[in-house]
Amino acid sequence: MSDIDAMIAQLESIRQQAQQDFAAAADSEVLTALKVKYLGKKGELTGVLKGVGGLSVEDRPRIGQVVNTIKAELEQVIEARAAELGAQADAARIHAERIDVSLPGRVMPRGALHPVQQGLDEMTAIFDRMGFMIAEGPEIETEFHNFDALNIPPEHPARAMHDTFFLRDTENGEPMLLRTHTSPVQIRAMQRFVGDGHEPPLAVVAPGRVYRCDSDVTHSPMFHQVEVFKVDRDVSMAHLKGVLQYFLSAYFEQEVPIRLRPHYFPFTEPSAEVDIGCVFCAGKGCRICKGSGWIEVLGSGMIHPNVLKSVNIDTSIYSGFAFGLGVERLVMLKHGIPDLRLFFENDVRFLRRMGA
Ligand code: 2NM
Repeated sequence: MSDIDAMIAQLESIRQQAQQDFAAAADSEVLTALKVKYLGKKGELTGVLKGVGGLSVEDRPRIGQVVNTIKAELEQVIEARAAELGAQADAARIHAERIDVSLPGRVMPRGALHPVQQGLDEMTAIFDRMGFMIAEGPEIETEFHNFDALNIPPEHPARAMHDTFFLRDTENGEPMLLRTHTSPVQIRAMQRFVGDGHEPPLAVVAPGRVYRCDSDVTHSPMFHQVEVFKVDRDVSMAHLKGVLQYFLSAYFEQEVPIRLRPHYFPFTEPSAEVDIGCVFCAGKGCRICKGSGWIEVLGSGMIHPNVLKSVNIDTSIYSGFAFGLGVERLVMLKHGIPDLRLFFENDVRFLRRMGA
């Protein structure tokens, strides 16, 4: 056999081997390596051309032609195999990433406001609808805003250490405390209103957290209050009673009878405690109302002239009513919650059952 026939035979065997190898390449990395092995600069086909020097001048172009033909053919084979492997890889990835759209969805538990916050919002909304401005203020207060301005004298028992959380080491040495009611918010609202040069009417609802050094089965050291006042010309107990009647029936979502009993608060004169007809026995008398048919729900009265004077409201022209209530207590009455501690234990079974 001539040299050229031997070379052509060799090229043919390389071609066949390459075809087999390309077809067997399991992935594109292997295929790339095989391409280098057969078609690369130092590859097998090029290697055969090294022997071309021993051929006659006429035979040399023939070998070149055969090599080029094989090269072109193998390049096509590689391209086809690459496309095949690419399609396989895509199919495998799509299979791996498949989702069963018929499976039930993962249900995200819906969050809810704490029942006390719900109550606070409901109560505030009722006064908002009646035209009261919503006011908030700091939980850390001065003795002036929490006590003096409210006509609570220095020797009043509410000032004693056992009721009030006092703060040590305040910035400017002024005694500070955790507010024991939201009345200081009312004082600040009146101060700002007067300071801005306005004249009454002024009607404000102040919802928020308050603190008292008091903790037992029915008392938490942190609880929530809503306090309300209105100042204008000729404001009377009749306005107080009307607003209370409307508010309590709106909050309990039923016509509830109310009654006012004389009481004493330093910041109101006259003062009254307010009862509602027992919502559990409809006034017949039960364990909850201790047989009386009435349940105490809040404290109220006509704002003491000393309070109005402390914020520079002219008491010869203006008067006002005010009242304050404990949010936890009203929420318990509305929903028949038996124990105050349920609000603070944060047992999700309770919170979920109360969820809004
Ligand atoms: C109560 C009872 C009676 C009250 C008074 C005021 C203010 F600041 F206007 F004078 N705010 N809230 C008040 C009156 C609060 O809570 C049992």
